[in-house]
Amino acid sequence: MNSYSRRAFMRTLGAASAVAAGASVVAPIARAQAAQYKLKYAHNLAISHPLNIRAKEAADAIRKETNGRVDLQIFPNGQMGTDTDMLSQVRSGAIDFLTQGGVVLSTLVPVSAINGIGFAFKDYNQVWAAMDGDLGAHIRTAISKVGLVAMDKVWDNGFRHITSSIKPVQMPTDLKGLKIRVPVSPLWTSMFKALDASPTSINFSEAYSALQTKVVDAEENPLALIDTGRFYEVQKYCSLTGHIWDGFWFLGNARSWGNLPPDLQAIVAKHLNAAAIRERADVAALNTSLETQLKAHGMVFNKPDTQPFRAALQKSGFYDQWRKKYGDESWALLEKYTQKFA
Ligand code: X2X
Repeated sequence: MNSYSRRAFMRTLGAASAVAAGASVVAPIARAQAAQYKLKYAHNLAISHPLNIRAKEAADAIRKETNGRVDLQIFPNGQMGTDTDMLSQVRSGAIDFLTQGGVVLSTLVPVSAINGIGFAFKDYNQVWAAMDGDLGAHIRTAISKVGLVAMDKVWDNGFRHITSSIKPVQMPTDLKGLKIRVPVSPLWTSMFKALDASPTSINFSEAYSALQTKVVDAEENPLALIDTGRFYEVQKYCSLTGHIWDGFWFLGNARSWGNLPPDLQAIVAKHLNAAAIRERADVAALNTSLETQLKAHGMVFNKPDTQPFRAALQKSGFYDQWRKKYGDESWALLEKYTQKFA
């Protein structure tokens, strides 16, 4: 199946299951008990990704605890549109919830990409201390100013690695001129330009076909996405650069959220935040198991020393440029959890 028909097929599948989920709410005998609050939640990931699996569990728990009053309907796999479309939809209220990384959200809330500064976090201990701590709170406040509400717990996307169909990336010089797909995000584009690559912004739903048709030769994503997005079908090499960590904010439209009575808000938030914590553990487990699985699909792995990449970014003025853009207050909150950049 070519990528267009594959995606169309997957979308139809997703749409069919969403219809089925909607239909099951209006059960034959209990028609009168149709949900009082139907909330549409969209995301861009495959149905097999832990984020979708844990969100489904949360939706079930929410239905149960609210006696069916709140029905969180999930629209996975980018079936509601591209990342940038969905961001507009959650702002307008066409959808009620969206999970999106700081990466694309930063087109609207610039500071939300600050965790994506190259080689900022050493490990997950630093990541969750920052995102569950003052840095996360700072970003949530910025998000609240654009008509969105962010749940407390960020879901994991992961540390990002570079895949390519032409050669492994071992040194910064291997990036020179590399045609690499990046999400629609000024920070990502800036970073890969600083490393002399040739980045193109492409929404996630178009990334697979862009690689397949060789519009680009490379992309970068966490292992769980390389697997569930089936990038191993169109990429040969995986270089474990871990150059960026990014997660998914669970974003709500502020008006829809405000329409929910406080007791229902509390139930929804409780289950979504608990699901985020479980999803973090799932992704952590995948990080250790997926290398073997992706090798079995034919991918070839290498693990570069990241120091030369960081030095190249430093030398290009990348860190100075973004420190100025974000401002001292935000930068100090980042450096509270990471090593210093200067
Ligand atoms: O678009 C991507 O690469 C993804 C799925 O990782 C994000 O949402 C940033």
